[in-house]
Parts: sequence; C-alpha cells; structure tokens
Amino acid sequence: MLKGRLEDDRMLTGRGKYVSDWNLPGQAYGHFVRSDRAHADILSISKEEALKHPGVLAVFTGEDIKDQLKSLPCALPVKGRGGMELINPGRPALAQGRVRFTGDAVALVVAESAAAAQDAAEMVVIDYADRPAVVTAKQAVEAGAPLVHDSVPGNMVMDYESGDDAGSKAAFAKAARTVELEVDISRVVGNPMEPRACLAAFVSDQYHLYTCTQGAAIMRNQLSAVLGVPPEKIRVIAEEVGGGFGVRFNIYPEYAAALFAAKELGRPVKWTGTRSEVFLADEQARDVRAKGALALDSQGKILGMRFDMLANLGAYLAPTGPFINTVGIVNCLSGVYDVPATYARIRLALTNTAPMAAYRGAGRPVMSYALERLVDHAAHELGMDPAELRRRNFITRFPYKIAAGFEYDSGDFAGVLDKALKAADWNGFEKRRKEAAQRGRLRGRGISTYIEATGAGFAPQDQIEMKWGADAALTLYAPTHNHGQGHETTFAQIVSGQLGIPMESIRLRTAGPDFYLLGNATGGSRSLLAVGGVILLGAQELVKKGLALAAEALEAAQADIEFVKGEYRIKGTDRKISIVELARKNPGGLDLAYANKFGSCFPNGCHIAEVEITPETGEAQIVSYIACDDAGNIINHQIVEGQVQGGLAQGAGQVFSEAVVYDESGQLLTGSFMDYAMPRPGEVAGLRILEHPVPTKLNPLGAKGVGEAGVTGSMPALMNAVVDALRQAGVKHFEMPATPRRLWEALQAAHRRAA
Ligand code: MCN
Repeated sequence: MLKGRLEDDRMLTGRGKYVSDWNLPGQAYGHFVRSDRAHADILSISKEEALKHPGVLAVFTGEDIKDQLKSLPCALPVKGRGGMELINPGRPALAQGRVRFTGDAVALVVAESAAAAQDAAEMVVIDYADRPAVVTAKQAVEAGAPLVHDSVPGNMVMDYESGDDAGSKAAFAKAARTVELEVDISRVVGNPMEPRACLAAFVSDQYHLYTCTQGAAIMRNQLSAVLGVPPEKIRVIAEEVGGGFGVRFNIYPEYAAALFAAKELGRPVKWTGTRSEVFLADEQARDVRAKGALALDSQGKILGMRFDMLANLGAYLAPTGPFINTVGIVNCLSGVYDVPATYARIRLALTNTAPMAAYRGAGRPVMSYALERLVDHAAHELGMDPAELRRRNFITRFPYKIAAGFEYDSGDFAGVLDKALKAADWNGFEKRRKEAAQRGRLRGRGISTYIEATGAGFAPQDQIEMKWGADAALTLYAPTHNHGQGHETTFAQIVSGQLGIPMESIRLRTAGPDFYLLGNATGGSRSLLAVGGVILLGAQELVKKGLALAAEALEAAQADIEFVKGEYRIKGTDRKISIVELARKNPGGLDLAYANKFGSCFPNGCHIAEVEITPETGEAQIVSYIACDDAGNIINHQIVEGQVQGGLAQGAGQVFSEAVVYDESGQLLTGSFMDYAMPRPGEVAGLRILEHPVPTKLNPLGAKGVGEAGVTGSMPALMNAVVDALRQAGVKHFEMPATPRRLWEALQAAHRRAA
C-alpha cells in the first residue's frame, strides 16, 4: 500500500524546481509593457526614456519582431456551416499597430535586474487612438459592432453545426412537450499556483525555453511555427509545474518575445509574471451562452434535442485552436441519453477580452452544464423525479453511436445512478429539506449524470523510452508533463507491475535539454489511458527484448525461459537472472523506444449535491456531495480520489464564486484575488467519492480518464441544487456565480414579486 505519491516528498520538502527557480549565468530580466485599454490603434511608441534608465539593455516592440517572428499558430482548422472555413486573424508576439485587449503585450523591456526592467517599463510612452470595444459575444455579433480584427467580418471566426438538424426539427414538431432553458457559463481564469514565467536562452544555435508546460513536444511545435526554425532547434525544459489546468498547454506570446530577445542580446532573458498578469493575460475559459431545448413524448422520453450556443473567444485564437474549447464540446452532445435526433449550432465570436482556451474539461463542463441543467429543468416542468427522467432516457446498449459523432463503447449508467442514489439517500431528501426549513435554511438537491470524451490528442503518436542507468535505476521518458496529477507514481506503478522492479527505482522525465520525444501533452485526461497504455505495452516489449539476452546469460534456449516477478528463469529450475542484473550486464542492451496511440474513451458518472442557503445573508453551503464515477480500471485509487476532489473544487469555484468581469469598455474589474474569489478549503463538505468501474477495451489498461471528471460532473449538479433551493422561495431563473450577494438579491426580488 502506497503511503503517498513518489513526488510528494520532494515537493513537500521544498526541493521542487519551479520556473522561477531556474537561473542561468549572465541572465538579464524582462518586463512586459501591457495595453491599459481594450481596443486602440498604436500611434507611436517612444522608448527613449526607458532606454536611458540605468541597467536597461533593450526595449523591443512589435516593429522589432515584425519581420523576425511569425504569428502564433492556431491548430485544427474546422469547417463550419455551409463549408465555412475557420478565420484565423493571427496573433503577433508583441502588438503591431493595434491593441485588442487590456493586457495585450506591447513592449518587452530587458534590463540587468527585474526591478530596473519594471521601472523602465513605466517610461515607455505609448500614444494610442482609442477604438470602441466589444466585450460580450452577443455584442460582437450584432450588426454594426466594432470589428476586433478587420479580417474577420462580423467578428465571427466560425459558425459550426453538428448532428441532425432536420431530424431534430421533426422530433420537435411531433413532441407532446417541449422544454427550453438558456444558461450562461461564466468566464473564469485558471490561476495555477505559479504565475506564468520563462527563462529564454539561445545556446549553440538552439533555443532553450525553461517554462511551465503541460507537454514539451507540443510547445516545441508551437514555438517552431513562431520562430521559423524546426522543432529540433528548440528545447523546452521544465520540472515542477505549479498547476496547469489547461492554461499551461500552449505557448504564449511572451515566450516567443523572450526567446527573440535572448537571441538578439546574446544573453538569457528571465521573465517572472505576476498574479495580476495571470488575470490580465493568461488564457481564460468557458464564457458560453447556451440555449437548449428538449422534445419529449408524454412518458418523458426524449425525442429530440437542440442547442444554440454563442462562445466568446477573446481577442485572438489560442494555439490549440478554437476547436478544443468550443466546437469539440458538442461531440458528446446528447450525453448519456438515447436521443434519436440531436442538433447543435455554435458560433464563435472575437471580442476585446483575453483570449480563451482549454481549461479543465475543455468545453465538456460547458456542454454537461447546458445539458444537465436542461434535463433537470425538464423534470421540474414535467413534475417528474429528475433521477427517474434520466433513467428513462439512458443508453443501455453498447456500442452506441451518438448523433454528433462518437461511439460509446461501454458504460453502466443505471448502475452508476443506483449507487449514487443509495449513497445520497435520495428518497430521504424531503425529510432533510423540512428539517433545514425548520432551521430557516433553504435546502436544495441537484443531480447530474455526465459523460465526457477523454483521450483526444493532436500528435499522431505518443513516443516513450526506457533507459537503464548505471545505478540500475530505470528512467522512463514520456511526452505528458506531470503538473500535479501524480504521473511519477502511477506510471511507475505500471512499469513496476510489468518489470517487477521497485517503483522507487523508476524515474520519470518529460522535458529537458536532451528531451526530444514526440507526443501529446497532458490534457484531455488522456495521460493514463493513452500514454499509460503505451507505457504498459512498452514495458511488455522490454520484457520480451530481455528474453534473448537472458537466454544468452543463462545459456538456455529462449523458449525455455519465463519471466516472473522481475526475474528471467529457466522453467522448472532455480537458474535465473534478474532484469536489473541483466540490464547491468548489457549496458544499453535493455533500453527501449516504443510508440503507439490510444484515443478517446468515455468516463461518466453521477454526482448528487445538497446545498443549504441562508436567506438572510445569501450564503450557500454544500452540505453533502456524492460523486460516483466510472473511470474504468483504476491504477491508483488515492490519486483518482484526489483528482475528483480537485476537479470538484474547481467546479464549485465556478458555481459559487469565481467570475471574470470586464466593464463595458473592456477594463478588467476582477484583476486580483481581492475581486476574484477562489474556492476555499472546506467548501465541499460531506463529500463521498465512489467508484463504479466499467473497463473499456479501447486501451490496454481498460482505463478511462478522470482528471477532469470532477468539474464536468459538479458544475451542473451544484447549480441544479442551488436552483432547487431557490425555487422554494419563488426564484424562477438563476445564473452562476451563486455568490452570497447574487443569491440574496435573487431571493429579495422573488420576495418583492410575491408581496
Ligand atoms: N488515474 C488512475 N486511474 C484511472 C484514471 C486516472 O489511476 N482510471 C490516475 C492517472 O494515472 C493520473 C491521474 O489519475 O495520475 C489523472 O489521470 P488522467 O485522467 O489520465 O488525467 P491526466 O493525467 O492526463 O491529467 C489531465 C487532467 C487535466 S486535462 C487537467 S486540466 C488537470 C487535471 O488533470 N489539471 C490539473 N488534474 C490536475 N491536477 C492538478 N493537481 N493540477 C492540474 O493542473
């Protein structure tokens, strides 16, 4: 039994190396001058005063990089309605001629010290001509709205549809009941513990970037597109990453600008961002308005489903492309339900706000929120038990191809539901509600039965390597960077299970100056099912490779040798050699490179939340939470529990407190933790996490992803509970975040209406 994770000791004793811990001889320091307005033409930039400041080495602007750096890339072009092509307006590493959101990087000041660079940044004088800004997607697509990029008519980069338009219209025409719900999925900031930072160097004709990453290979490819050199000329170096959550997946303009500066100056350039810069200029997420409708027969069977969504993409397209966070969400469109006809349209609009990208769940929490809120609303409208309405519509046969594309291979949705209902004492709720009412509390109950696709990846293969060191330790090289998920432990468990060597003798490397493997980054909850699957097969290959060497060492025929618990043995004898000994005797002979790829599979679950609201103050408290998840086979139960817990806290954060607010001119009003409330310890009380594994055959481990499940399940479950509580006081509609003030105001308004 493991006491903890292999990585914990290092991190808890302060030996973790984060980005700002890296230093190189002779390094200079960078500071970015950022736009203080949402939308304006840059008339002139005066560097003179800044350059005179003691210690200042250079001030770089868009003009300096214009012919040297290409636009940030944008992957995955998708085709939309009527064959519409994605429009990518491009993004320079430093603004050229125009700023498009508050926080857009305009200049990079490099100096001998961080303080000198910061002081000099204040002396860079920029003359702007303001332009009107658009902040919401709705404003952006209105006729005559100001254009964020002249090359994008109507601010719309994509109008995408998926599913069966005619079929779902027909279903609505014949339905006994139709139900509609429009919801807002608010905008959030990822907020990893370590603000973004980088140390850029140009060494022997190679670019070296020390930074926070979710995967070195993807970053090298993205940087290659900007720097115009092959990925082989780029190295990404990273050890600890203080949280990623999706917003450390892509390169950012600052990294390209710092690499450019390092090459120009012939010195490493270090940039350590601040928390304010996280709020201003990290990729943000969600921000979708979703209108959903269900067509039902008289028995509550769903006949058809339609969604119309509008997504705010911010000022530029993220390097992963708009697909990852928006269009991709409609792929699990009809959820766990057997729906004959589903259709979704999603329009993606540019605005003068921070660019958007994937954030834990990458669009799936948006879809599950829109769908699971709608199904709950339908149950209420029909006067049905929300669990029963769900059960009546579950998919029960596999494989099941959903209208929007995916084929679900496995699942036991009713089994998951039953386990959760039992644990939540579903039928005892009314008693608890009454008891809470006696204490003056509004108690509400919410449920979600979510499903998501985990495992997607851009790279065609995941390459791994295993190399034995002189000390008989095995180094495992893999492309997915561990940034909190416990890969050092779980990957070592897989290898140890196959090779019979202690977990502690296995080291994981995922980046570094000599790291060149190709493969997918950590994201889409794919690391275990995809890279873990490759590792499992790789370890089995390694055992096979050792047979020939063992036969030689034991002077026996290969066919007579078996591998048991870390030892090659001549069957039926006590003549044997351990794999460690064999590796020691054959330096390099037992090293292995292996590649393969495993793709999407479908974890699902049922989450049931109960919340209590104090009407006098508007405070909401989660008083009970049951999460029952099917993550397929599980490698490490403790880590999985931690992942679900973390995801759930992020879901609770978005539902109860976090929200990015821009004013109508595009100024960010939530630029610090004073204005943007993160979830706090103890926020999720009465939590029980249950497993209901249904192994998948889509990867060799039989595992499904779990890293994002907590968010995807919790957002709708929690808000359904809040809405259920509010309904008792006459509140008809409520949007996130359920902050005390907003809850109190909603209750007051309902009270006034009733009076
Ligand atoms: N695991 C397991 N059995 C399973 C599934 C997973 O034992 N059936 C283990 C894995 O081996 C791994 C962990 O659980 O140690 C999460 O695995 P997986 O679901 O494969 O997800 P990833 O490792 O690919 O992590 C990505 C996912 C995403 S996309 C975000 S965003 C996210 C997250 O995980 N960001 C995180 N969890 C995070 N946790 C922390 N602490 N910090 C982040 O930034």
